[in-house]
Amino acid sequence: MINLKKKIVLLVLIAFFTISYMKIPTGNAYPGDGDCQNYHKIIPIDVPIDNSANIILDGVANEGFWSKPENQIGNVSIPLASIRYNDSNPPELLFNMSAIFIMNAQFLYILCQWEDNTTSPEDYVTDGLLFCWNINVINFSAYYPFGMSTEHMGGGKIDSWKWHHHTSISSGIPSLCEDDCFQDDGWVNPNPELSQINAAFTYVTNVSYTLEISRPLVTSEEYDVQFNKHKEYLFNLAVYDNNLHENHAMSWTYSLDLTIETAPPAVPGYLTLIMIVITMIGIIALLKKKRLKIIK
Ligand SMILES: [Ca+2]
Ligand SMILES: [Ca+2]
Ligand SMILES: [Ca+2]
Repeated sequence: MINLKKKIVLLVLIAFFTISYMKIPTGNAYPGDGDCQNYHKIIPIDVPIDNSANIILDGVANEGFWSKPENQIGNVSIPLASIRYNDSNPPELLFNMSAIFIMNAQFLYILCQWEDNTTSPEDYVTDGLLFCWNINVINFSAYYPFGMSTEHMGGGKIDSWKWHHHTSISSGIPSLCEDDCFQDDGWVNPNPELSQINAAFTYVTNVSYTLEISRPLVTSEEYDVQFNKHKEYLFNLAVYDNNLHENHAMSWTYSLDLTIETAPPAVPGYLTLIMIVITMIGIIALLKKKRLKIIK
């Protein structure tokens, strides 16, 4: 017969592991390693989920969630280089952008900060930032030798978000970004999309931009990337300096890594209570049995 002590230890262990197991996150993460022209590793960015994050869209990064230590896994320095198609020289590194990506239950928030030494208002209205998000391109890359089209990548759609320092938009005031899409044969045109990408900026003249972006994780547009799957979301971005067209700085391909499962909901309090009560009843029953045996 298993002695009483062993039974008690066994019961407690069963209860403990049952409760513990239900709280263990079952996540995994893996480094992305895509083709990116076969010589550059795709860099994954883990995105913290902070359901207390609530943005004040004003181009000022003073909300607490931007600087929380546990959210810094979403913080990344993105090198941007000059693009040199039809040029055998390697791209020249121009500057690093500081970016941080954070999600709550409904929105993806992005904070971008980069140097720009423009002083003239005529010039800074042609400063801008463009995100290209893979929707379903087969060989997504940062290589756009034929303009904005995807045929050379095997076809598919790319979601495009463009912000620029427009004269009608004031510093600190939220406005909608241009929300587009391009595919095998170029831009979707006419574009039926209603933008849900909000952004607000501040610019310290001759120094740097700070741009806050907010987008719902999910939209109803087929021309938008949807952040509702546990997968890697490939993107690249471009920064325009005094020129909204060909001359811009470009990043390599990155991926927002949403492959980490969120922790399952914690065991409800009443279930924990039931487990404790069952364990206690078991212990009491065993003690009674033992006592009866002693009396006998
Ligand atoms: Ca803000
Ligand atoms: Ca779009
Ligand atoms: Ca500029």
